[in-house]
Amino acid sequence: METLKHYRICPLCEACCGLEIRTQGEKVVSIRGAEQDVFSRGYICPKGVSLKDLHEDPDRLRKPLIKRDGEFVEASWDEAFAEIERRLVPIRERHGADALALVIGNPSAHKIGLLAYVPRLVKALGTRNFFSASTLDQMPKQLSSGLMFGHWLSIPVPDIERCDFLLMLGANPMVSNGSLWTVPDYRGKAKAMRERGGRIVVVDPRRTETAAQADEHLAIRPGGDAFLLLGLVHTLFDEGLAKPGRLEEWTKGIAELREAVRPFAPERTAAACGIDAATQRRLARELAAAEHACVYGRLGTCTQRFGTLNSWLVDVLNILTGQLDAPGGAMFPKAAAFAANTAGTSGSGRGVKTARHASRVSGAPEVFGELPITLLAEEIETAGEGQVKALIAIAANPVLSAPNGPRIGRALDGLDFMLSLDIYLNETSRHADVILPGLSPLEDLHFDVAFPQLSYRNHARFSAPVFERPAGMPEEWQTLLRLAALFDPAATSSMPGPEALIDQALRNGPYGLTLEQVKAADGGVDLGALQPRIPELLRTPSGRIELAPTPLLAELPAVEQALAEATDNGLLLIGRRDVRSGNSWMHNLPVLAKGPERCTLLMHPQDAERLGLSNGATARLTAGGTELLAPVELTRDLRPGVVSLPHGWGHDLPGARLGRAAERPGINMNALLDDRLRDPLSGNAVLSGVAVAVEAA
Ligand SMILES: Nc1nc2c(c(=O)[nH]1)N[C@H]1C(S)=C(S)[C@@H](COP(=O)(O)OP(=O)(O)OC[C@H]3O[C@@H](n4cnc5c(=O)[nH]c(N)nc54)[C@H](O)[C@@H]3O)O[C@H]1N2
Ligand SMILES: Nc1nc2c(c(=O)[nH]1)N[C@H]1C(S)=C(S)[C@@H](COP(=O)(O)OP(=O)(O)OC[C@H]3O[C@@H](n4cnc5c(=O)[nH]c(N)nc54)[C@H](O)[C@@H]3O)O[C@H]1N2
Ligand code: SF4
Ligand SMILES: [Mo]
Repeated sequence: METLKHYRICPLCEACCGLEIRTQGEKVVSIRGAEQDVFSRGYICPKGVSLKDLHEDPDRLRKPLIKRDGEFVEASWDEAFAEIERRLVPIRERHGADALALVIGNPSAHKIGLLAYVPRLVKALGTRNFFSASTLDQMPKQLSSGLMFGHWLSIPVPDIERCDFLLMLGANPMVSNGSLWTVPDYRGKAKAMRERGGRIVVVDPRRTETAAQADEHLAIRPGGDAFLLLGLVHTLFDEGLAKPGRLEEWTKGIAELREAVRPFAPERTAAACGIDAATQRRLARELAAAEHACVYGRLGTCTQRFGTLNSWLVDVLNILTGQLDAPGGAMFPKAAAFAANTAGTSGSGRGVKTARHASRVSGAPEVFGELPITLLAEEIETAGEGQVKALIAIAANPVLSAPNGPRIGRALDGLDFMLSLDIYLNETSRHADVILPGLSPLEDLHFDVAFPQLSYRNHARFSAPVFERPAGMPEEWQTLLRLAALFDPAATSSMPGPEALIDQALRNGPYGLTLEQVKAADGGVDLGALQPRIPELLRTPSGRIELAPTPLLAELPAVEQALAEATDNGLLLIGRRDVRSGNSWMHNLPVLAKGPERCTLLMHPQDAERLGLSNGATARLTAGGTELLAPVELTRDLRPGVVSLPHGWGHDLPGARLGRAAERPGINMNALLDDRLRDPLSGNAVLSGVAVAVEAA
């Protein structure tokens, strides 16, 4: 049989690698990195290979399911929509728009068919109860960027190919393949950087794969980043090293900033962050002295009480050292399509606003149109005007992904109706009344909407479906528009399909490309290294970079208090990721599921000895009234006093249909996390540094 070669962009993580997929008839023969890809240049990780398993997974849903008398039965698309119309539409009519909540999960960011069309559904529904994985992840960075630069997605990324000093906090790109930084083959780029004499310093409670490959690892106390970052900013001012250079005329608030950080000398913050004052001062000096330097903070810095503050301080350091918007520093990508910071008037704008409404029960402010996902359960459980009675979950698995997931699961059972758009019957979708499946990634076209706005280099790439769509199976954008039309018949008008949408966005974009040109270029169009974009990129009302936004300065008394309260008593739980895993939903794929047990409790031998635990022993973890058992894996890579579990496990819940994953289910670390803990500014959940009790079981 003839072997065909296809080019396909991987939708499984933010690296967005180009793949070469060989097929014979309906079969995938091989998957490897596409050498001709102008952006990823042949790089691939094991998850890319797993697209074959995903395509072939017998558990992947191919037909809508309707729950009848507690059992899911296959149904036609028309039957499923009839059920939705019969049960969901009246709930909104009876109880109002806010009674219907939306939860959007991570894969939505990787599918143009979801990302570009969900806003239509949101508009048709008119609900204020909008939740997403963003408040488990990057909302702090979006908010700090919005406050400083005027748009939620104006996020600078390391210009790694020209950088010679990289200070990285709370990120493990060797495993995660990068986040809010689209950088396929981080390993290769970091190696090249060090070969040309560059230095990489990693701040992380664990000596991660990324730290092990770096020049220096600083084992910070979980949750201590605000103290460290304030110590560094303080030092820059204190030692006369704050020199924004070219940016000086584009910044506002440097005097207020200087005043605000005055109390946070490294000598005061050292104990609370676990990094001594001399090291902090040396780090600040190295940063200031480097010709091309960049500070990058990611997940570990966001999922903390001071997530927004950390995100702000990272960019404050980049600005004060003159490295923001400079080659080799922290630069702003310029996407070929869909970027708000390439549209409208350049140089100034309306900036961002929060708290245009608040959550009903706890009064948490809306941020970027969203409410904290940790408040979903209480909005369902609490009776009264505006109570959530129905839910649409789109590519989301909060039962495993959000703190106190088991409570969310119970709350979902109390809904009058739940709809899941999901490719699996899993821990969350099992609570639904109707499940509508999406396509296999190999049946879908691909163009990244979000990640070119975060890429280490500018590019435009498109990939066509590898296989034809099964007969009768809609694309997800069609499903979304059909849903939206149930609530607002005008919702679908003037909304083109993805190809027309991409073409339009490219033509209106800063390079004036067309989809035809992008399709014609084998491996995509390279648009070059990142270029300086200030002041053109700014969308703040002042037309300046806001160095000292009021809501951030208002957080500093809380930092003072936390500084006084930081203690080293007890164990703190942090998370971790594994190369052969992707959040909660890839454990059913044989190529990823094989190998050693991954859901283990990492622990320092010193802590284990004190507790009478040895390698392979079973530990009982207790937090917030929940008890879980996990096998212990000893490692000196952890800071003593810190234990680590991966998230996304716990595949032993009844009613899910994940045969392979259930064989080795692991435990749900989010069952141990407290859903009351969040960064009040961004609404982001605290996922790290949570107190946990451990004993031998
Ligand atoms: N403790 C702890 N918790 C965490 C994290 C952590 O570090 N520690 N990380 C957090 C982060 S960064 C994130 S982003 C969240 C993720 O949180 P979620 O987005 O809720 O979780 P995922 O595991 O990504 O689940 C995605 C869901 O989408 C479905 N899906 C996959 N592909 C498709 C598709 O093409 N179409 C449709 N319709 N559905 C699809 C999957 O079956 C699954 O149900 O988890 C967060 N949770
Ligand atoms: N293989 C794989 N790749 C993935 C995913 C996956 O699940 N598996 N998920 C994808 C998603 S949705 C995302 S958002 C990205 C995330 O990608 P990254 O941002 O790289 O996140 P992590 O790999 O979780 O690394 C976060 C690091 O923060 C550290 N940390 C924990 N607490 C603290 C703290 O208080 N301070 C500091 N400084 N560090 C701390 C942890 O030890 C960990 O090493 O990964 C993506 N890529
Ligand atoms: S690094 Fe990410 S995008 Fe690249 S192959 Fe792996 S999962 Fe896919
Ligand atoms: Mo994420």
